[in-house]
Amino acid sequence: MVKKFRIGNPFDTQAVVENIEISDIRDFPLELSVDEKAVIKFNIGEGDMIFGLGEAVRGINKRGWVYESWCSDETNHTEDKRSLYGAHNFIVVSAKKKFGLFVDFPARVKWDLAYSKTDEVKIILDGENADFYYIEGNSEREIVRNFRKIIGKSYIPPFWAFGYQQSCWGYAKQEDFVNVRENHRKNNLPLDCIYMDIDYMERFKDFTVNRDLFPDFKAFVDDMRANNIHLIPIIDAGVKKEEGYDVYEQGHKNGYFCKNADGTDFECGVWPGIVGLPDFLNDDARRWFGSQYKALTDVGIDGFWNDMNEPAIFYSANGLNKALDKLDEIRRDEVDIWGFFKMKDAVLGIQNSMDDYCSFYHNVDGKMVCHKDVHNLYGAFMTNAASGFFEEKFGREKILIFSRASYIGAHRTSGIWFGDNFSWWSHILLNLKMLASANMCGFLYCGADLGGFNNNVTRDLLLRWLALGVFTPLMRNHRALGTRVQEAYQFGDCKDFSDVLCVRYRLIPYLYSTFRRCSENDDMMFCPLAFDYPDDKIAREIEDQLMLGDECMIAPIYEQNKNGRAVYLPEDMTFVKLSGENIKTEKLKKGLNYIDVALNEVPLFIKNGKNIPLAKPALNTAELDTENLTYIL
Ligand code: MIG
Repeated sequence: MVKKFRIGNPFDTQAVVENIEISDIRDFPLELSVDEKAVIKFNIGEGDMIFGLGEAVRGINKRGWVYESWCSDETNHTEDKRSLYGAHNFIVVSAKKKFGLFVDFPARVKWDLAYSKTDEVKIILDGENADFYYIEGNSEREIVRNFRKIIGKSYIPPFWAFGYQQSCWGYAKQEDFVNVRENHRKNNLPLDCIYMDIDYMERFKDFTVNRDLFPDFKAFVDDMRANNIHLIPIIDAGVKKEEGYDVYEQGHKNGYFCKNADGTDFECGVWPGIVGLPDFLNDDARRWFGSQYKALTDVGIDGFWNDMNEPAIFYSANGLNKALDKLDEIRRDEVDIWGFFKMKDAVLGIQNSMDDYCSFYHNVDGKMVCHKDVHNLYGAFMTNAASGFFEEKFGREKILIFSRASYIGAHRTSGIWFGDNFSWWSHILLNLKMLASANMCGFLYCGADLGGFNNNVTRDLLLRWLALGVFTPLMRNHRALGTRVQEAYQFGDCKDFSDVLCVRYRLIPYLYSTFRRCSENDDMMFCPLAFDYPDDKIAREIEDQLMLGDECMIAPIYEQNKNGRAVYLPEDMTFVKLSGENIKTEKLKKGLNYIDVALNEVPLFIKNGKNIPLAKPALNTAELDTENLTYIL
């Protein structure tokens, strides 16, 4: 069912766990040419569809655009983009002959999915050492399962990680966190986690806690835990260069940072100022970095999010100097309109530049490996550093961990979040689409910043987004520094918010068991309608509804000022509106239907013959009664 092919001498990405014999490359079923860059080509017919690629912009059907696997600190998730934070090199081709293809290759991969030529797929690797996996199956869903089987079971977080979570870049003082907790409680808004963004640290130094802000951090963590709140601190990839900072000094002394060609530490500027980038591809360095999390687990922290691990680089000394030289050069002439654009390019090009990614090295078993050749593994291996340590010390399912950058393989040990979206209605829909694609690639514990990270939220947008978030394993409201306040209690009367969040907790037993089952069976929790109704012309093209588990379908409202929407039912179903403890049901027929949904209602569709359990409402998962369940129907 899965055939493995190899060209050259590929880097061990650790993406695949099953031992598969390598087939003769001459039997590779697609056109392949190898000449510095490996290129795969195949034709697709009218109406054929392509799924996969995990975290990416645009549709569930990815045909018609060009994508690039290159983990990027990309804050604008707009349709012109080719790369986001993850590199998920798996596609499912839905044609007369259905197949899946996994390109196991840690450098840049360009996916021209019938973009340059409308009937041709062209996959271009930035190199000639790779493994290809050709996956067969009778259906798209089976192809996904066959693929997922070889990459290993998806990460399962602790149960409480299915609770509602509040985050904000800007919470700093102890009081900020207590306020969030109390305001939720006071307003009957359930909550399980509060996130600590970079401001909790001392000068943005990983594994430190600012003592002025948290005089007794352990007591603070304990107090939060006594109130059933988990504090989840952020860890950034870069380690601040500072004399006397033990993490930096150990890293530097032991050669655990990435190196310039001359063997000195590669240094660049991120939030802490100048940092060393831990060499996560080096086994010793990785283990060392993982063990640093102990500083926080020792005081009772049991969840983390790893950020800036593409790695994001604001600037390097080299990049900065080059740009400054360029500016000097421009200054020497009289600056005209072209000079102005040159100036702009010189400055904007400093951040996350290819020059930088080409200029530093990893030490892999004593061999110097240029970063650009393994770029897409950096975030995944950072997160493996942490999860390796957690598993060894605490066992599985004890610590929550998710990452911004990822590669397939990291799905076994962590979740992901979808990064810096905007408070835009279109990003609710993008959130929905990414769920399906991420699931295909093994990432089950995932979610977007609910309410939107950048830009200013509105009350209705947040409510509608939360009504989708009710179903996503990671249900976190997060926003950027300086944007409009976005906690569920910030919009006057909290009743509507409490109605929506209550539904999440009532559904947790169902969502959790579905999640576990999908992890165990290598299945998708969220699935495009095209997978389950391949012969239904309309269902195949639906981009704004998803199947959930084996029982349900979801169809959120994602446009402003809409009191309802059109929904396509691929079979007869019961339409359910959940709101607080209220349940309204209506039997609907296969075909197009129009549904009304108020801002405090969560729409859900249940297939005939299926049913969904509900728990009694609770204000956190610790108080959730998972034994005494009732049924919706
Ligand atoms: O350059 O830590 O995606 O969630 O709030 C921004 C601050 C760095 C990016 C993350 C975002 C987080 C923010 N970080």
